[in-house]
Amino acid sequence: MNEQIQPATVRVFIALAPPDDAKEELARALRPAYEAYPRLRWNRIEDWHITLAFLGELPVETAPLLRQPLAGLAATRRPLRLSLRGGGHFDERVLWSGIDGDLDGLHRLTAEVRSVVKGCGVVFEDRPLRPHLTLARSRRDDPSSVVNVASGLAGFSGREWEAERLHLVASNIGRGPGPIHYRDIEAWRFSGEQ
Ligand code: 2AM
Repeated sequence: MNEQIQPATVRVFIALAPPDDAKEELARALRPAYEAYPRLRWNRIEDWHITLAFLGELPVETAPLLRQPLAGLAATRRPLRLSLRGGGHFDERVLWSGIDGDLDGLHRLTAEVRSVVKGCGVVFEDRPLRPHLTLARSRRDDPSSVVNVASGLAGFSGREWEAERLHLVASNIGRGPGPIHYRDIEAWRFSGEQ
């Protein structure tokens, strides 16, 4: 018998992602920190993203319902101009890069995305957006590494880039001991004028 048991839920979020060259610029600036703080749980560069809406665990049959409305939204919006700038931390545990550029546009897009999701009948925790890109998490016995790296990032100012796609992403967090991985369920190019 080869049958695999499929999970009944999928952990989902909606995000933007910087292009590779903007990520590489920040990764270069972080190189000394990667070496100095190997015990931090660094996110993989290919997973870096800016979360617009975290939907949590959804029944597997619900995620597909989001596709058409999110595709429709992306088709009416133009790409946002953003940059990675500075750094900070949440509660001395989560290290992040700050986001600069069209933050009004980012807040507007976030509100629209969340409104589309609610329109699909999906209930989620509608927390205020704090624009950031998470880079690493510390271990429980380590209160200082994240704070140190964050202060070292204060002078970082990356180049401007365009967020070209809206990503509907599945996460494997909480599904076993392996590393965190994110996988696009689908991504839609921003191809509108607004
Ligand atoms: P973060 O970037 O600040 O860690 C997948 O977990 C993504 O959803 C992460 O980018 C995470 O934010 C974001 N997220 C937002 N709210 C969350 C929550 N309550 N639990 C887990 N992840 C959350």
